[in-house]
Amino acid sequence: MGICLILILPVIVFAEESILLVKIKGMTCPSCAASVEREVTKLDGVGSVKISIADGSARIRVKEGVLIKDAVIDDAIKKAGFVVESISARPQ
Ligand SMILES: [Cu+2]
Repeated sequence: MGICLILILPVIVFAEESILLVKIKGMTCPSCAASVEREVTKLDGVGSVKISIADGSARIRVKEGVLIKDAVIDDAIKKAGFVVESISARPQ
């Protein structure tokens, strides 16, 4: 019974967050990825960020009940020195 609860709980919490998939132009190395990660992590409502240099993308986990505007993400990526190609919302 106790084990069951521990296993189920994280799944429920996850389902209420959302993921933004951001395509980014120009990232070529881990230091590019690190700059993007640093800027995006600073934003309010961001749970975590996963950067892929290979697809030129950032998967941003947005905390439950928070809406982050595209313009805010755009700004953060610009601060890191890159350009956003597209932003799309992904269901879990
Ligand atoms: Cu680089």
